Order: sequence, then C-alpha cells, then structure tokens
Amino acid sequence: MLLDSHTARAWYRQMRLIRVFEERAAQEYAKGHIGGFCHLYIGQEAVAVGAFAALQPQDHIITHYREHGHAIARGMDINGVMAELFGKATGVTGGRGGSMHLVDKDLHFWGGHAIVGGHLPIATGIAFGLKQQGGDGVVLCIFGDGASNIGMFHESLNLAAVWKLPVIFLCENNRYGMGTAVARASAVTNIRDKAQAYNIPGTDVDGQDPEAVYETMQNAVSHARAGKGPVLVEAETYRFVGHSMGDPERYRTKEERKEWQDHGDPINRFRRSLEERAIVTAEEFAGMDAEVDQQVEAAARFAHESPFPAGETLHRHIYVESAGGQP
Ligand SMILES: Cc1ncc(C[n+]2csc(CCOP(=O)(O)OP(=O)(O)O)c2C)c(N)n1
Ligand SMILES: [Mg+2]
Repeated sequence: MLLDSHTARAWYRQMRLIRVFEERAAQEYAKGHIGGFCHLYIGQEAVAVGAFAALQPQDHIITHYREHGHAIARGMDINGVMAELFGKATGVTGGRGGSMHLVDKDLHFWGGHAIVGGHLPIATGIAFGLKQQGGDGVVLCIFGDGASNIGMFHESLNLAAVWKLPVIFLCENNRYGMGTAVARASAVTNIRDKAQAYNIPGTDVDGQDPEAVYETMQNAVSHARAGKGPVLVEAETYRFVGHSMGDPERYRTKEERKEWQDHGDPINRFRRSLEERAIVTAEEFAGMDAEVDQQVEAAARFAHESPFPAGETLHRHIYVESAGGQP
C-alpha cells in the first residue's frame, strides 16, 4: 500500500501513545493508584490503529473490556482516560466506570463491556437503529476469540445478516481467552469461518500490520456502508502481557511470547518498514517518541492531581432522577 508520510507518522504516533499509556497504567496499578480489573492491549495496537483509520465520525463503536487502545485510537482525551482508570471525578465517566467502561458519546464510543459477548447484541441493535434512521453510519463491534463461543455472538450475527445491518464484527484473535487456548474452547479455530453459518463474509488479516488492517477494514466498512450487510474480520494478533494484572501466565511458554515480541511487535515492525521505505526519518521518530512520553506524563499528572468523586454523589447515575430531583 502507498502510505503518505503524514498518515504514517500519525499511525506510528498513535500506536506508540497506546503502548506508553498502558506501560504507565501498569506502573500506576502496581503502585496501587489504579484498582479493579485492568486488561492491557500491549501487542495488539496495530488492530486498533488500522481499524479506526477506516472509520468516519458518523460511525459507532462498541467494544469489550480490553479497550484502552480502542478509546485512544478513536481520539478519546487521554487525560480523561487515565483519570478514569484512577477512579477520579475528571475521568471520562466521572470515575464510575474504570478501565473496562470507557465511554464518549460525542465520539459514538459506547464502551467498554465486561460481560464477554454481551455487547454484540447491542452492536446489532445500534446497527438496526442506524438502518431505520436511513443514515450512512456503520457500527464497529470489537470482541475477542473467546466471545465467539458465547450464544450472543450467534444470535447477533444471525439477526444482523437477516436484516442486512451495517455492522462490522471485528474479532481480535489473540489466541487465548484468559488462560484457554482457542483450540481448547472452540471447535472451529478460524473464527472467520463461523460467519459462514450466517451467510456473512468472513476474512482474516495480519493484526500486527496496521496497513493490512486498514485495507481489510476499508473493504469491510465500504461493504457495510453500501447496505450490503454485515462482515466479520478476524485480526490475528497476540497480547504480550497477561490477561489482566497479576496473571501468572502458566498457559503459554516464555518462548512463545518472546517469539511474538521479537518478530511480531507491531510498533517495531511498522517503524522498520517506514525506515526501509524512507517514509519517516529517524529524527521524526525521535521527535514523536519524546512528544508521546510527555503527553503520557502529563496524563498521569492530571490523574494524580484530580479529585475523587465527592461522597455525596455516590447515588447519582443509578436511576434516572425523578421529577422531585431525588434519585
Ligand atoms: C459471560 C462471561 N463469562 C466469563 C467471563 C470471565 N472472562 C473475562 S475475560 C474472559 C476471556 C475472554 O477472552 P476473549 O474473548 O478471547 O478476549 P481477550 O481477553 O483475549 O481479549 C473471560 C472468560 C466474563 N467476563 N463474562
Ligand atoms: Mg482472546
């Protein structure tokens, strides 16, 4: 693919921003500044950056709990994302959702869902709404390999196909659902093949290559936008860290992980390829790296300095407020 220098720099910068942001989140977690679950996306960055580059502002996104990278790729304010991880009032959902529930309605980013597969019917529902309204928006629904074994996956694909809805089901196949390898839990190990059962085109792509992801996603988005119905894209990827914080990783060998880190790191690979093609200079890389480091440092400072939500607001946002103003 012919990649211009401006786009190449933007993609590199975004992937590195996601990586450095999460490395910082891991440090803050270890120090006890972030609580609850925290699922890192390290190793999978090219999927988010390639996929989101194929979307338009009118499109909608719904995703699972490993979503820091998706939120950042969509352009969510990283100060607000870091503050949300810290549970602070300045977080994107006021500190009430935490790592797994990042939302921004202006960006049409509808979470961050912790129930595996639970957001797939919502994706189909949003796509149904878009079709009824007659606009040209599409829905990008992201989930893991494990979610494709859940009943809601099948119901959602079926109805999306019956109603020819504008939704792209993007499976990030990172080879494991928690500690379970795909082949131990799924009779069909190529997730894209499951789409055939519902007459949905399924395709796979190298999820460590943002250009390949972008091209595949562009085709998928054009198909859905043209009213031809849903598509399933399977991005083959790998997480370089545990499922969540504190995973002893007994289900895979160190050698396997090292192999992916040495040969499949999406950021190193992209950088090398851009250098070889003389699209970005060493000086430009150095400038971007320094900027990203500063941006993440500032986000962490913002999160540290922000207040926790006030105690008296604890019961807000639980029920819709009544006419009397009482929760
Ligand atoms: C319905 C449901 N069952 C089980 C869990 C516990 N759980 C959390 S993450 C996860 C693994 C899902 O794996 P996958 O879909 O491949 O996503 P990944 O974490 O690899 O990105 C499980 C079983 C859950 N959150 N929801
Ligand atoms: Mg998985």
